[in-house]
Amino acid sequence: MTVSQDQRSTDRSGTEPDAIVIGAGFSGMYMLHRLRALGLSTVVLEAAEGVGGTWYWNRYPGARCDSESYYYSYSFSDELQQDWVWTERYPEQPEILRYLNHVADRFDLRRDIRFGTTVTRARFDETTDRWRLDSASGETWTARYLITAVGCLSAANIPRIPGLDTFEGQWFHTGRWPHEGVDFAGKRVGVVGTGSTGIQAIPVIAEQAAHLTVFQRTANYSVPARNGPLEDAALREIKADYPEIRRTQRASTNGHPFLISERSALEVSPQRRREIYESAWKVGGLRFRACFQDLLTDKAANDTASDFIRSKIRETVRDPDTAATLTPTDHPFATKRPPIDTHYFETYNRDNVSLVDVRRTPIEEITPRGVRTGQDVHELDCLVFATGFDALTGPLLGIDIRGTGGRSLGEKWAEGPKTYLGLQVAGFPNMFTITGPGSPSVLTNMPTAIEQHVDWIARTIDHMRGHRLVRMEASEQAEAEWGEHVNEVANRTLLPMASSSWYLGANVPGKPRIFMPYAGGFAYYAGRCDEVADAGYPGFAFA
Ligand code: FAD
Ligand code: N01
Repeated sequence: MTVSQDQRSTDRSGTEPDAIVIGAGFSGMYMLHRLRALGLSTVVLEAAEGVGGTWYWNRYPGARCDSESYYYSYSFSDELQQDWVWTERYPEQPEILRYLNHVADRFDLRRDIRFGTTVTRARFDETTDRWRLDSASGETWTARYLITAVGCLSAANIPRIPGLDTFEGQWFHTGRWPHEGVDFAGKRVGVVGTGSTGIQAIPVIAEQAAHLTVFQRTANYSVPARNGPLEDAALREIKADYPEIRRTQRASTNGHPFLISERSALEVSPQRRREIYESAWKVGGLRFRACFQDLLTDKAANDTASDFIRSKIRETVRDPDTAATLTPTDHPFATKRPPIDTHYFETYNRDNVSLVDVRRTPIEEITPRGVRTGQDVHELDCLVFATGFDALTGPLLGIDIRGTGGRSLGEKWAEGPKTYLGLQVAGFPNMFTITGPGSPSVLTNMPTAIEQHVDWIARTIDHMRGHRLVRMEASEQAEAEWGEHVNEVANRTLLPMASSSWYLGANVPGKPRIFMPYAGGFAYYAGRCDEVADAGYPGFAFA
């Protein structure tokens, strides 16, 4: 990008830029960078007071990524990946946020980002083929292109439990954590939720609190993270190897720099299988999923991994009743997003930790003094909701988006999200959704998926400008065919078997049950997007 191109985009930005991006996390920041390079004036509207998205909001104790640092990062700038020094295998939230702030400074992004700006409405004007956006504070913008970079996991899911407003202690959602932190010393703390977030936060809160009560609805599988410092020599090796690492990520199923083994879990002897699992358990992290090719497609194969983890839970947790409660039985391993942990199961051996099975005895209400399950009131000073997000569709439906004919996205998606390639929605011209439903998004290492989407959108907008096209819209037919394909691919896997999964929308009462991400694999999907662009965009109509 030349300085003059960059300067030109600034001069033309304002309330009528060429493009508006909503969100300034990994997605929105890179989208801004790419659009500027194309010479488009671009404004990013961001509700938070800083960049970072997920890493701005999720400041709970123990928050860190579980993709490994060296590849949970942008690949678009070799100078950036060579210069930045990661300190740990899985860096903590402050380090990731520092990285994203560094990116914002390094590429001079802030001057086109309007912080503290929540977009409430977006309307497509069919007479001008432009989007008009309104913010909560009453400001208005119009732009030819609208790119949503609102995140898949950014709308906090706070359960509607009767009595929450009467609680006399403090309560928090992990995805809206106070910036000044929370002092749990000497406090009786409750945590609701044992997903990836709960599993990270529980061991850290247990060390700080006088007593911790965990309210568990669904027992979860977890594999040790085996975090540790990234030594200089290892980092040097990674940096020298980046071209290959990035190539492998793009050629993989999940955007990670390792490939899933080609062998079946059922083709090796039980002893050999155990050795393979033991060795993956020692290495730790998400690679455990890659031990065998059929863990997500063959129930009998999956049973071997599920049983292995169950045996580890029984070995680790001293009290047999607690171990039994912590042992997942209602879904196969990795059909819900698999967490990784640091001393999660060990935490239940502490004297100051108790576990309440709220599937057996549901939470009835929150009282001024604590949480009531059945006849028991668990007295608490602080209550932490690690209850996840209204995933994928929540952040988009949080905005009143209206396309052609004034039709709202909410109406269009009443029975579940419909998209073409997870990139566009029929009836919503010139709107692009980064990591939207129907794309691999949350089933991948997300920066890989984000870069692929941003590059495709940038290429497409460049195509439109090069051909003097002002309007692009997915066809209903292409959208319907893609929807069928997304469904069919999910049904070839075990993923839909986890009936309480947020992949299916099952964690939010009343949300349509439909498997939302694309399970056909990142590399296949990216190839398909490229084919569509190379072939002149079949399935899209231009004007
Ligand atoms: P986000 O980072 O969610 O950013 C979206 C932004 O849009 C937010 O800043 C939000 O404020 C803004 N926004 C939304 N709606 C509006 C509106 N109406 N008006 C204005 N602004 C709006 N993924 C991995 O691949 N590996 C990991 O290890 C990993 N760890 C994670 C850990 C946690 C705790 C969580 C919650 C998620 C994790 N993820 C991980 C997923 C993570 O969300 C993505 O990796 C990535 O950060 C998403 O970036 P994004 O820019 O697309 O969205
Ligand atoms: O949310 P979740 P999360 N009463 O939805 C329970 C990413 N992430 O924030 O399973 C009682 O997974 C709910 O129970 P159930 C990652 O993609 C990544 O933990 O619905 N319990 C579940 O136990 C992840 O998957 C990282 O029965 C209630 C928990 O709350 C995604 O974000 C770290 C309840 C929610 O689990 C979301 O993870 C953190 C209720 N009313 C997050 N409502 C890393 O990569 C919900 N629950 C490290």
